[in-house]
Amino acid sequence: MSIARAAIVAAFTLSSSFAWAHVALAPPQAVPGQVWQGALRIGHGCDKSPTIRIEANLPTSFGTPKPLAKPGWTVNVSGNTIVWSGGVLPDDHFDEFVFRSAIAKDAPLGGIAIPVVQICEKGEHRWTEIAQSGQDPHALKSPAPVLKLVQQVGVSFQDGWLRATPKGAKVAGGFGLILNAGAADRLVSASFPTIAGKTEIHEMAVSNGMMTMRPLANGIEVPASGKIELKPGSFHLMLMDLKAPLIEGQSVEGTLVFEKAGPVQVRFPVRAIGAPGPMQEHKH
Ligand SMILES: [Cu+2]
Repeated sequence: MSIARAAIVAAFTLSSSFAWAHVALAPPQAVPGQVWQGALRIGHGCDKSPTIRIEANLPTSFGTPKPLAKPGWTVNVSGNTIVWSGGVLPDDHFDEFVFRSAIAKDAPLGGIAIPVVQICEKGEHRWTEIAQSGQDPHALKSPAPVLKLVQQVGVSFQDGWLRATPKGAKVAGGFGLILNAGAADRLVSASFPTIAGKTEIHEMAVSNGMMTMRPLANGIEVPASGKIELKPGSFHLMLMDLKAPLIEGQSVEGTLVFEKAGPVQVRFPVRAIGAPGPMQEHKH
């Protein structure tokens, strides 16, 4: 009996460490017709050898990807393939490779695999196995990371980003687009616990001819079937009591809480200190 129990414990430990070790996408969900922005998380090298190249092959239901510049790595996009090279990721560290891509409106709901090839100084991992219907993806030896396409029912958040901060700064701005496919809702709070002691919801507005910033105690109303843009000079998230400077190329996990939709997990890349909003980028 003790032998059987030991076997169960061993099997459980093995499978849970495997789940952590595999290549994964964060966040693991996307909505057809919207932009997915997130990270490819690489958990380990190849049998102790450091990772030096990552290739992600996005399916055709993804639009041309736009990767976040990553210090120490060269990033190339060719068609729907992204290649990160020139860097070194030691086996005992994990790292995240951030990109965004628009998902086709007619992409079928369900899991969609993104094959990844990881090249190390010695050896490689081909994360390209795709579970057949009825097959348990956990049974695969080298599963491709899977993005789950789900239907949007309420609010979602897109194009989020944080502004990089100079050394010693205690606050940082957070921006992005709130989309609402359902009834009216309200953004009531936000938190980025890994980097900020607290996060407030702010508005910049002209009052008596002066640009002022004020916290919005009741949050921001998001109209039914509408959208709200958080951008410099307007609504924004104010991350306060920063634990460390925000450095371009990082990405930070957080939670936005809506009155009706509840918590929405987000992942914001950090952009250059003087970065304009994503909307301004499109003006030429
Ligand atoms: Cu503010």
